[in-house]
Amino acid sequence: MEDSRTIETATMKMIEKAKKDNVETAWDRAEKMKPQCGFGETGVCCRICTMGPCRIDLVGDGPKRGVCGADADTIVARNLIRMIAGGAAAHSDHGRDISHTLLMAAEGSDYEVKEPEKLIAVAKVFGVETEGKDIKEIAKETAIKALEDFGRYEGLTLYPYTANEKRKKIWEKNDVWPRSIDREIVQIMHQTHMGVDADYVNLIQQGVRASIGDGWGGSMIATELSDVLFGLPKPIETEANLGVLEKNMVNIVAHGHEPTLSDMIVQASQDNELLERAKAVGAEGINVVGMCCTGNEIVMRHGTRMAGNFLQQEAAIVTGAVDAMIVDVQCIMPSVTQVASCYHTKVISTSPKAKIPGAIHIQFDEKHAYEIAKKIILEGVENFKNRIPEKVHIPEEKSQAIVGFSVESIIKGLDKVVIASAQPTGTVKPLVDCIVSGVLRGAAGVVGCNNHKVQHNYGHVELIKDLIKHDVIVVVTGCTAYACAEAGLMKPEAKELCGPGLKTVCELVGIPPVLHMGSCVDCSRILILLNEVAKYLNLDISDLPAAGAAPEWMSEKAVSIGTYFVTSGVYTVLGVCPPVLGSKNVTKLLTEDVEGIYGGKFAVEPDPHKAAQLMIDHIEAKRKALGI
Ligand code: NFS
Ligand code: SF4
Repeated sequence: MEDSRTIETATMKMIEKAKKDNVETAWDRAEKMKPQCGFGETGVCCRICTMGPCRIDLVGDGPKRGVCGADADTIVARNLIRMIAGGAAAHSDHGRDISHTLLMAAEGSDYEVKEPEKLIAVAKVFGVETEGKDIKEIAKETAIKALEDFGRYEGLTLYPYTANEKRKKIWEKNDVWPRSIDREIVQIMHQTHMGVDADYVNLIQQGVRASIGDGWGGSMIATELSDVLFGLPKPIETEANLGVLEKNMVNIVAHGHEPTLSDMIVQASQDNELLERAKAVGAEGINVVGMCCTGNEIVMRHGTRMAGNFLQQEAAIVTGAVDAMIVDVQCIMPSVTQVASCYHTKVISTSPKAKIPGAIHIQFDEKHAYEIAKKIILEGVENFKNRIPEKVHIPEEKSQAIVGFSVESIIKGLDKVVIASAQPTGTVKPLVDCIVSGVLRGAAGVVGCNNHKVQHNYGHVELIKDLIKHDVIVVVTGCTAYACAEAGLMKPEAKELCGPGLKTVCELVGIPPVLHMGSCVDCSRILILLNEVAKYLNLDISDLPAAGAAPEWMSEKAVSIGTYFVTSGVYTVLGVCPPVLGSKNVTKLLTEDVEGIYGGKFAVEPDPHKAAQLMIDHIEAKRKALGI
């Protein structure tokens, strides 16, 4: 079977079924959207005030400035950092919600502190005194400190202080240390308002500040406190792809991002009352499966099976076997209710921030989390009997995967090698030894979305196969993780696709060559890992033989992620070009000049094999510079 839209056969089958069922998918709409606007694509369309819209003519002798006089550099830079603002806002609002959930856990709610040890470590970052205090007190003070980091009115954001000394000096020298997570986002909106900043360098600098507030602030707080509340991910077996939907069970798809909801859904799905009700309607049980990043959150901690990534959300409903799709925020196509209207699926929205016409809205409230989770699941259970048998077709594809690689569990896993050699445990030393000796050539983080502009999952899978073949160990988050799990790159047998060094490491440690580190906010785990290795070697992140990629990215969140990786010192290759080509200056700044400032830079390469080669070349060049 071959299809230019996806490499993934279960999805192909569902695209075909959608056509037969008269259901429109993202690929159909993308087709109708062609040709896409060249002004928008190159970033030179400005709609910031109503003297416009203005656009810059890049090739002919049309306008070179907007009505206000803004040129292509200004317009491109403003548009780009507004994307960063959107992405950083999404991640950080998520982080704020988690911080608030911790506060509620301290004050008494259905949530509790599952990892006191980690809480104490986080408390220390915030300067919270922990000695002699009970865990609820520490939780409360830590939550308040975390919430302060979002909106402090003086001083600097605290969480980036966890970075290594060299990196912190670079941020200080270039004056990009975020003052508070929210403030930098607000300042982007101000600075890009009509008639404020016209200097593209100054604009990009503000984008950098906000992105660091995301990666080393909002996202990192989200990750750390999620571990505190929901548990530290540990290696666990699971299955991935649409084949995890069950014919004889109530299928509940948890789609969206924040674990506050999905973790409670997983817990509540085992409630006796609900299980009995499920039996009463003729189902064998309740099958909760994950989609997009909230799926990553629950699979990392509970092994909850992974139904699919961003471009599989419509396909999941097309199976006709989803009794409820529960959504909260981010990456939920508004089309899901349209697709659902052709089947029996109920789409249930839960966040006051995200209502979708055609969905049932049951507002989630952290105070009554368990009860509401039960109520939401019950909608799915009751809907089981409304399935339309002739419309049900669940593709059989599903792959085995091992997931759950937090930094803590990676270090613990590597200790297996250490114990044999009687060296101190609990450090990144074994990883460093493998890299220094050349057994591993380096490490790569591959992250991000799906985008119809790239054949679904092709970008992720092809790029990663090349990397592991070259003995580069790969860590993934977000929708990349689904692509890898579905392609079998997260099972131990994937070692056969590796070079001899990585293969040996996989055998010795008992890990797959591609490590699932979580959701997109968990890109902060990648920062933490890089930072630990840099600290151990007394180097900066930019000195390490490491590289990043986002082969199929589409969201504003990905722009923020890319920017904080680059300004943390990581060479980052994008498979889809951001809307910057309308300004030669901005393009040069991001792909060349920025390296001299932050040690990392962007590259754009749509061909995943060439992208892998760029990353490998970079890794080898860094090795050479280190003399290893
Ligand atoms: Ni990340 Fe996760 Fe997927 Fe992209 Fe969306 S789910 S937060 S933005 S599409 S990787
Ligand atoms: Fe046009 Fe300037 Fe207004 Fe943008 S801000 S729409 S370039 S007049």
